[in-house]
Amino acid sequence: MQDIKPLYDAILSGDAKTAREVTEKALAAGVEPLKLVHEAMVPAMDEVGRRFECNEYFVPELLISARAMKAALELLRPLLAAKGAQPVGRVAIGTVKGDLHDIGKNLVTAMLEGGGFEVIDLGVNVSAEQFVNAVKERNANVVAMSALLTTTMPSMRTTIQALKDAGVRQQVKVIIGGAPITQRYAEEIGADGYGESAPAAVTLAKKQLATKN
Ligand code: B1M
Repeated sequence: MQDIKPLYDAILSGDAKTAREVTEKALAAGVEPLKLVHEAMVPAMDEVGRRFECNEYFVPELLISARAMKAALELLRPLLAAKGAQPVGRVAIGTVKGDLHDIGKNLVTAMLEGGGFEVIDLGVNVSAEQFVNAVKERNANVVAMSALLTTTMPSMRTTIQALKDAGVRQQVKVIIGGAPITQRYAEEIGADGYGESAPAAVTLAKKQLATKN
């Protein structure tokens, strides 16, 4: 019986090389990819999130754990797709127009992937039109926007209006986050929710989809 705890430990300690090696060994030994995701990777990222929430981990630890998780996930993604595993949801994520900060957005992306979401990463400086297209053409059911500048926050409102104008607002959940964003701002612009951190974004996206279904 292949022990998968080393994968959990490697992600928790942010050791991408070991995470990859352990995953390769487990797959070679016939361990199911979904078992690795549900019993090692997701619990490890949950624990990273818990440690972050109670100030035991800080941004650098989040980043290296997310990188280790992604290293393992890269090996599993084609196998999961081949097995027809249903993603929890499909998220179109981006840093809004005019804003080039992507560290937080990348962290949210990695955490969403670890949480079982299919993520369409639109990158930085993403226009309202690009978000609308991701919903219309790629069937995203969550739009996730990140902003780090007070001057780019209004792009979130513009995007929500563009989703309404395109007639697709009702078919998506809109979640927002980033250092200057607040719950109050989310309510003011008509977003469905605000995530304070990357782990919170995953919980929020799952909660929002549960209320939709
Ligand atoms: Co910029 N920058 N920056 N910067 N930068 C800030 C944001 C700033 C607060 C610094 C400061 O003055 N103290 C300030 C903004 C002030 C304001 O708007 N009021 C600022 C400025 C002014 C600028 C420039 C205008 C500087 C200039 O050129 N004069 C310029 C703008 C460029 C542009 O975007 N158009 C600029 C440029 C840059 C760099 C390119 C040098 C670099 C970005 C590199 C990169 O991202 N690839 C940079 C950096 C690194 C920062 C700081 C220092 C750090 C940001 C960061 O990565 N934090 C930042 C100061 C600070 O925040 N202390 C600053 C770590 C990251 C993990 O946190 O992104 O908050 P964060 O993400 C968190 C949460 O917010 C949340 O989860 C993450 C993890 O928990 N989250 C979400 C984020 N998105 C989410 C989405 C969700 C849910 C949660 O749901 C969808």
